[in-house]
Amino acid sequence: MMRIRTIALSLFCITALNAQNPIIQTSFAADPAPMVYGDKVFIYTSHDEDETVNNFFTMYDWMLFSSEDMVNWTDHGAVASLKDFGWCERTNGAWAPQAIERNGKFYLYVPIHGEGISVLVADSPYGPFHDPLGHRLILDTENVWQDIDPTVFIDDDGQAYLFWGNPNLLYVRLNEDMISYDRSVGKNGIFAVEMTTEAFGSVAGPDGTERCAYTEGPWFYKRNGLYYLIYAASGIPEKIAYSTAPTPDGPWTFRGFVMDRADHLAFTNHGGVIDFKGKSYFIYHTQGLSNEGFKRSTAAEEFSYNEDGTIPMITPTIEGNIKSVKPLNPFKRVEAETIAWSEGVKTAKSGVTGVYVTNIHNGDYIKIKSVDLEKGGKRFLASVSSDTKGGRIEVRLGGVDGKLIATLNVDNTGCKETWKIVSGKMAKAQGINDIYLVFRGGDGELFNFDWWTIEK
Ligand code: FUB
Repeated sequence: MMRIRTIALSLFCITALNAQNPIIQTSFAADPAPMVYGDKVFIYTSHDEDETVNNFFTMYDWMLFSSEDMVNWTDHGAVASLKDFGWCERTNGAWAPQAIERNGKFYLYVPIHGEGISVLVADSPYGPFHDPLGHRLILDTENVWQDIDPTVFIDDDGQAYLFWGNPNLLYVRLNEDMISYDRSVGKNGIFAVEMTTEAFGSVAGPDGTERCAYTEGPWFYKRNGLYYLIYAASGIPEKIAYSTAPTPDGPWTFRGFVMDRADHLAFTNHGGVIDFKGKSYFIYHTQGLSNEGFKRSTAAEEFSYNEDGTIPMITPTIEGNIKSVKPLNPFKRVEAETIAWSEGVKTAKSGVTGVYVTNIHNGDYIKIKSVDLEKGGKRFLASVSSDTKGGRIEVRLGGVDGKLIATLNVDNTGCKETWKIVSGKMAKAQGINDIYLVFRGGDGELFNFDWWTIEK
């Protein structure tokens, strides 16, 4: 497995201490679909495997990340996969998802490339998700290979819509059960949006003739009574554009581009928009950690709508522009996989602990932003396991070389699944700080890390 740190440093020289994008470094999480639920933001993503097969999208499952503060993201690992569809024989093609909550249930709409669009349901945003239908959701389409990139929205009157498609834009009116649609309207329930340049912009085709700029990756939502559709545009390499309409049925008007090309963007881009705690965010993907178009990573930018509701151009930054909306409380259990930035480490899932941090080597680290140490703590505790020689965790403030406030020694615990709590006395430290957990030891993998906390 090629280590993310090596890739990032050699290809882009990302100044990691200042980098905030991509917001996920432990795996290649693409096609982000944010969902605000309760006091958290959940981002469901597709997942580009570390090993790309046949130089094409290599995607087997869908992942979930969550945050209360928009800067520290908790990795929940894969929450659904192609294997959840018993009828589906494909082993690749878990493309861009989107989830939504209705009446306490969570619906995850997913394309399986070549098999059209399907839906999974769960009682919690974290899953487990199951297939309620036993077959694909969208039936009677003309070209199932073009049925990708579902986006779902429930209007104020309760009517839910599912849009999707490349290069055409299609939609259905979902029934209240969210797993079927009204087949008495449209063509067996399916509406095809008229793809005009007035509606979706124009781009010169390969033969120089003008064609509609809409490409794929729609994101449908409503703001102040106006319907928005943000989408990947202009063919490959993709930009992001948007259109608006007075009703979900149109007519759509092209409003312009919101994200241009940049060196660290992939040949695809795919975005979602949310409002959270009074701020607006655009979540998208880049190839900033890999320099490879089939190994994409989720990134995020804060933006403000113009007063007239139009969206400004959003710059895809490496340093990021998002500030924490809530200090992190270190006096409760904090999952080790809650990360603002990391170098070198990966995550894994076990039946015993759930997701934990692994692949820890000498010099790797995890940064956690805006941690409120209040008046300070007595001991720093961590749950760890090691089937090698172990190592130590240095707890530092403000940087990998910042003030050392605790050291925790990790010994061999017998085996990978034998977890022990280790601790270190804390030096004086108070107030809101960025904490760096720097891993030290000899050669090879040192230990695994499940959670940490501070004792007052
Ligand atoms: O991730 C596979 C495909 O790439 C998505 O379905 C498109 O939106 C593009 O991001």
